[in-house]
Amino acid sequence: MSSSDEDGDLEEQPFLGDHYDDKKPAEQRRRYSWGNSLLAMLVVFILAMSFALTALNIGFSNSRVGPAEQHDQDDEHQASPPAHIVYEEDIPAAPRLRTSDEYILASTWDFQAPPTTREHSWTISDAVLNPDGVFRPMVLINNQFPGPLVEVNEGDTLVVHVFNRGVNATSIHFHGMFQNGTNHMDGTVGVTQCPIAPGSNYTYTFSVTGQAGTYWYHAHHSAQANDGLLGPMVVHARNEKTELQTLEYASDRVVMVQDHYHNTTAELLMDYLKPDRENQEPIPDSALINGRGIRGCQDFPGWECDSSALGLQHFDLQRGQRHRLRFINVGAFAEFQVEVDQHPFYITEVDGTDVHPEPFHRLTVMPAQRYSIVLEANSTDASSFWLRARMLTHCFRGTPNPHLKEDIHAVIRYVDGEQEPSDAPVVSPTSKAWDETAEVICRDLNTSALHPVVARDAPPSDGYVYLRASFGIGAWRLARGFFNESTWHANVTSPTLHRFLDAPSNISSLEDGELPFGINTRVFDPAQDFVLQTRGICTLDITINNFDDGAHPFHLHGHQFYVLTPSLTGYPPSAADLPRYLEETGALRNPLRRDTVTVGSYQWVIIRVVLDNPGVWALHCHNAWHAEAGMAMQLLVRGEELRKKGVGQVERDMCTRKGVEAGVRPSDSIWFGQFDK
Ligand SMILES: *[C@@H]1O[C@H](CO)[C@@H](O)[C@H](O)[C@H]1NC(C)=O
Ligand SMILES: *[C@@H]1O[C@H](CO)[C@@H](O)[C@H](O)[C@H]1NC(C)=O
Ligand SMILES: *[C@@H]1O[C@H](CO)[C@@H](O)[C@H](O)[C@H]1NC(C)=O
Ligand SMILES: *[C@@H]1O[C@H](CO)[C@@H](O)[C@H](O)[C@H]1NC(C)=O
Ligand SMILES: *[C@@H]1O[C@H](CO)[C@@H](O)[C@H](O)[C@H]1NC(C)=O
Ligand SMILES: *[C@@H]1O[C@H](CO)[C@@H](O)[C@H](O)[C@H]1NC(C)=O
Ligand SMILES: *[C@@H]1O[C@H](CO)[C@@H](O)[C@H](O)[C@H]1NC(C)=O
Ligand SMILES: *[C@@H]1O[C@H](CO)[C@@H](O)[C@H](O)[C@H]1NC(C)=O
Ligand SMILES: *[C@@H]1O[C@H](CO)[C@@H](O)[C@H](O)[C@H]1NC(C)=O
Ligand SMILES: [Cu+2]
Repeated sequence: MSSSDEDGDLEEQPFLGDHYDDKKPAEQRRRYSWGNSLLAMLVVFILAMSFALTALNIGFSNSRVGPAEQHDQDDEHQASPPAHIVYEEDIPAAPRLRTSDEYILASTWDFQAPPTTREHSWTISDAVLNPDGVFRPMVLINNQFPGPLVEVNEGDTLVVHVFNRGVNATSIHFHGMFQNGTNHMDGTVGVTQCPIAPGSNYTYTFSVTGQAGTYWYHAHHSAQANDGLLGPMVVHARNEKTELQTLEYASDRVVMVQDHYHNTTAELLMDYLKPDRENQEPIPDSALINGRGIRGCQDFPGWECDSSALGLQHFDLQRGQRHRLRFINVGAFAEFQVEVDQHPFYITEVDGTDVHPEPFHRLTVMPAQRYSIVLEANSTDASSFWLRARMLTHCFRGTPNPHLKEDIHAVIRYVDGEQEPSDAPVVSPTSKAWDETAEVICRDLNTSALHPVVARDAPPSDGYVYLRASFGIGAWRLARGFFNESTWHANVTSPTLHRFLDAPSNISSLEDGELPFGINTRVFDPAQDFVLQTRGICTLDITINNFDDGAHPFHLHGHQFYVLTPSLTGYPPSAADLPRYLEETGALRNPLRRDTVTVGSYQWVIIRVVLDNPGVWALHCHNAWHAEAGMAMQLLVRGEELRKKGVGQVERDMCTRKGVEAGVRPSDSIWFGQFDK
């Protein structure tokens, strides 16, 4: 093992040549590159082609340098297919908060560009930063927090080179991406890959097909994302503005909301997972919008703190126009309620599904969920208004945190015409909040009025699966999350995907006489790897029953599912009653499709999912603490296809690199023997 370590790392040098164009130091730039030894011959050929094309295309210019930059691309993509764009950003010498303007989508985006390979380079490093004033150790992409906006068209290929310069291993999961045919690019440590060891590189390459909308990416190794490894991703459909979004809007931006802790994830996990904690989740300190908050340093004696460079965030919107805001809850734990004073808005997208606009006053958004809203800057009362984002603290059960500040405000400012937006000082609005009482139940927004624009009735189901999600206290008084009798432990050096491929096919496959779905106990130990395997294209109804007093936002990788019921109390219908139940409730007619659904306290939901995407896919609670406590299982879809494809040597080699186990969740065994019983 160890003899090949250094070689293994050095083999993976995908980058040749000098990419830097120092003429535009402050911008993200794109250039052509070539020669990625990691990629298959075909891709190398495409890269070579695009290099050859640079001569013709020198003036190809920036695609994403900020909203102000305008250029005409029409004759450019007539000239030749722009196969390849390299985005580069300067890595600042000192860690810093990313400029919020980077989360405004450029109005010059070319929705009709031919399929393009978009290549990014991310250096992961450890740094100390103060998103809300209080300094804390973080893990950053290109020395900034949050991560850069990734923007692609449907049909594009995304290439992300990850250089891990941190002390711990890492991985990147692109949340909601189908990864159809590229399960090994799903970034889920213990499920689809071994983590990227400290000091090594890995390149994620996948094409984005069959989906569009608002997504995000985050580390999927332990709960490391909470230390700062996250950012937004937007996939544009060619007909986004003409058909999918039925309201016109003048501007488009991402607004990430999240809870924020001053302690590191490792500290909080150690405390949360120890005996007798009974699933008392750590309570956050602050809320952030686009990675920024502002706290008074006088409230944090003993902490290094500097809020002087932080100010109220503002979103400048052209008066009289409509504007799209893409909300993403990128937090670990807290549900957010979001509203804008005196502005009702329309919800137009849910987790990548465009929906017919419906008016709302307020959003509630659970971790990992996304909602696009369109609001109209049409008030005549004033020119600035509060945007209020508040964590639903009644969902918090742990030891109260005296530092908690549950809400954060930003300012929506109207601007006129061509007025240069960010010059004017930000003044506090005098607007009043909506007078409805706050949401007091931890649950999903009531989406019953939301219907997908691309209407699709749920196809017939091949079976019904009952899952029981719970917390239980086991040996050594450790509280752990369960699916049925299984509490998940990532095996970082032996992901499920590899273990499946390594098992003899006569024991790893579902046999012909069997149902096309079932728990695979022949290859996987259901005590920690609860793997529901399906054969062929299998459509399942899954009821997730929550036997816990907390709410759990469940996320399925690699698919969107039809939400057939909201979260309900009582008992779900039996398998025999289900068809009639669904018929009577009209649940099968164009139901909402999403990738993260919440099951409330002692409630249940039914989802229907077409399992047609070959891979091993995590189904887990997206509450970072719950997932680390084991509330995760896996779906193994079309294993026969997966087996044909196998997994590459590069991915295998990652499992034996030096440091691959750095940063794993503490093993339960460290607490064994601490108690008599
Ligand atoms: C990762 O890639 C960069 C850029 O090519 C290279 O300088 C570095 O040596 C690589 N590191 C390792 C450990 O492979
Ligand atoms: C959080 O950090 C503070 C200051 O370093 C420390 O006193 C406290 O014990 C930490 N909390 C946990 C849960 O580790
Ligand atoms: C502003 O537009 C919203 C719809 O976006 C509408 O409901 C509201 O009545 C309008 N308000 C005014 C003052 O025109
Ligand atoms: C959701 O709203 C609909 C009306 O739009 C209502 O009939 C239904 O009871 C609501 N569901 C919940 C769980 O409140
Ligand atoms: C999960 O456990 C329940 C009993 O609690 C059982 O009815 C169900 O079949 C189990 N699910 C699977 C997929 O094994
Ligand atoms: C991970 O899997 C490998 C191979 O199956 C096994 O040897 C190892 O003991 C496992 N590690 C843990 C921590 O379960
Ligand atoms: C699987 O096949 C191998 C030989 O290829 C055989 O030794 C083994 O008994 C088979 N296992 C099962 C469960 O059929
Ligand atoms: C994945 O690709 C297969 C084969 O092209 C297709 O049948 C399936 O619908 C796709 N699934 C998803 C989720 O994209
Ligand atoms: C690396 O992981 C270990 C173990 O989880 C943790 O104690 C440490 O704080 C992490 N270091 C960084 C820089 O994230
Ligand atoms: Cu949960």
